[in-house]
Amino acid sequence: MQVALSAGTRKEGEVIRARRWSWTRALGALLIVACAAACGSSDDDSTGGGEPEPGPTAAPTPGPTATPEPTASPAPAGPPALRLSEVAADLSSPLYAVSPPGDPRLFVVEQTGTIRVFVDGELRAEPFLDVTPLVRFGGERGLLGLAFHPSYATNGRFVINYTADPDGETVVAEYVVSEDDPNRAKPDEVARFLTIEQPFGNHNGGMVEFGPDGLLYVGMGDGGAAADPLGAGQDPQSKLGAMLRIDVDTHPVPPDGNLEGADPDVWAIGLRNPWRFSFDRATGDLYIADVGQDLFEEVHVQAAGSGAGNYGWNVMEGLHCFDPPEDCDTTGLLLPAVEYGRDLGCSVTGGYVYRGDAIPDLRGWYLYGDFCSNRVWAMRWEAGEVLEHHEITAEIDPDGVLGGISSFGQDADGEIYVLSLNGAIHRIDAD
Ligand SMILES: [Ca+2]
Repeated sequence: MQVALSAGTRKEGEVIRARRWSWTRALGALLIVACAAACGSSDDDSTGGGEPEPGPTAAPTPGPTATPEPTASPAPAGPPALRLSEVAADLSSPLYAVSPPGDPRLFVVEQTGTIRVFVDGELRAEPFLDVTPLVRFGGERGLLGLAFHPSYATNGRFVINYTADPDGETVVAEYVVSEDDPNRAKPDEVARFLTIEQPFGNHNGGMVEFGPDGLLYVGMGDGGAAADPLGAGQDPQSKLGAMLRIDVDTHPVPPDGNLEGADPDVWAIGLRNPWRFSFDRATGDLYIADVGQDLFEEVHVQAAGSGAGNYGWNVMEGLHCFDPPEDCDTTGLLLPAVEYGRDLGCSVTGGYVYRGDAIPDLRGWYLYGDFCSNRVWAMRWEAGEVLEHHEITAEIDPDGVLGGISSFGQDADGEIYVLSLNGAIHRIDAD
């Protein structure tokens, strides 16, 4: 069922890595991480990644530079067979779907500035919220994120993230549901947490989500252009290129545990454009998919309660030095769990660890994809290790219905959806 993890043209240095994935596909990402630890940060895969060749009369003997055998891991089984079921087809640039805790409805963010709501499986014509007049839409700008308060059922509070018209600054603001209609929000914001100037039109981040600690996490891109010209990723005083964490009840007073010596809202630095991130509902582990520059897309996994720090950009892009391009100082940098090259896509879209009931064998698998290639992967991560990692595109989307994977979504039951910027939403079901 496994499809090849290589396609198209590859840059030198990626060839061997891709080949390694093909013969140890289930543990490929783990091996990349192992190499990162052993080989430092440079792209040094050429020393250890050839095809294993059995000797003529004896069992295969690893050469002096061979990758260690992963003998301790159980045989990989792969995720269960999956398929896509169309939920909607004609939304306006949908890029997020979420439900309040325990709520049977599904809310969908349209980039143009509206939040739509499915009630009993039917998409209501009237939006839950329409902030179109406030939003600058286009490219990476627009209404980008939505997070329901953990106590939404009783307080009706939710947070949105949008790029404002006309200047394109990032706004993170709180709204509240109306008293007389649960499918309509009050039109005006009730609190403004953040207004952050954006020097360029791209890399606005956009994701907002409440963590298991009840605090609001806000993913901020590095401000845009290319290669981080502002140095925002490594600047702890900048809210750009960072994961912010705020207490919506005390802001601007920060919660305990944000990054020491940094801007009070900054929890972690070193991000380029963390377009989508999510917390594992069962473990609290944080999965951050950070969009890469020219060569590597990456997913960081931050174990619950482990604090945070520096995710590397722009010293590193994925597991590789970026600035400087060689012999960069990787001291203290957090390395991604997995990365992939331009042969497999160009813009990673983070997803979710499945914790629903409908597909028991999928529990514990993190699903994510790529906006450009519409490829989808399934990964199991535990205690700092990638246990399995499979591309599942051919199995889950044999007809190629995905049209620009803009986001994944998760409902209150833990079922997972894939959103395509072309207007479609598909639920992931057992095949
Ligand atoms: Ca990184």
